[in-house]
Amino acid sequence: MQLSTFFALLVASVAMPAHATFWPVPVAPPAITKAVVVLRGTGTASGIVYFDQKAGRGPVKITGNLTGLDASALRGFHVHAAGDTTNGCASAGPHFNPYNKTHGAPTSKTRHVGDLGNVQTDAAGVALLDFEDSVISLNGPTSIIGRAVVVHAGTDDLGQGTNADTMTTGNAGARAACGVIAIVQ
Ligand SMILES: *[C@@H]1O[C@H](CO)[C@@H](O)[C@H](O)[C@H]1NC(C)=O
Ligand SMILES: *[C@@H]1O[C@H](CO)[C@@H](O)[C@H](O)[C@H]1NC(C)=O
Ligand SMILES: [Cu+2]
Ligand SMILES: [Zn+2]
Repeated sequence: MQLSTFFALLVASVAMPAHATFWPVPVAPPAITKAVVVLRGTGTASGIVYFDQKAGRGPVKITGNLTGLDASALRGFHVHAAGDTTNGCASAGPHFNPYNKTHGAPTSKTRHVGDLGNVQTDAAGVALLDFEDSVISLNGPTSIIGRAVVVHAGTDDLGQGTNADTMTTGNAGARAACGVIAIVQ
């Protein structure tokens, strides 16, 4: 083909695109600064927990209210890897662990990203949450968005137990309630 023909076709293809609409070039999405999870289970346990991360970086503030738990108890509270509740809380998978570490306390150097320790309930079985964690994030490789929060029927031994499960689950027992961590606008 002659060069002039080639350029004529090139101009025509730009002037008359096959698709009427051009999508704009994607830009980086804004940082996520707030998330929420609604927890439900097969028993009485339920709750709502918020995650706030200023400017999408740094510590995440965790606030919320869990009810219907055992009275005056410590109950395991974790981010699990899968935001999948098709088979109840069982399908939420293991603790969120992108760096393949062993289970630990929130304050331990060695912990799963999802290890948020225990929540304390009062005499009515209510746990009011208000604490910070600097390992989880709402953005980047440690983002918890789309994963699950699980509150357990037992106490997390924080990796200090004597059996094998202490390194994976902290022996926190059954999954009392769970929910999927979702973006709040
Ligand atoms: C926690 O939730 C329970 C049940 O919804 C409610 O009765 C209670 O007032 C809540 N407490 C706070 C401090 O939000
Ligand atoms: C994760 O760590 C364990 C040892 O704690 C090791 O056996 C396993 O191969 C590691 N998995 C990956 C994917 O690195
Ligand atoms: Cu858990
Ligand atoms: Zn863990």
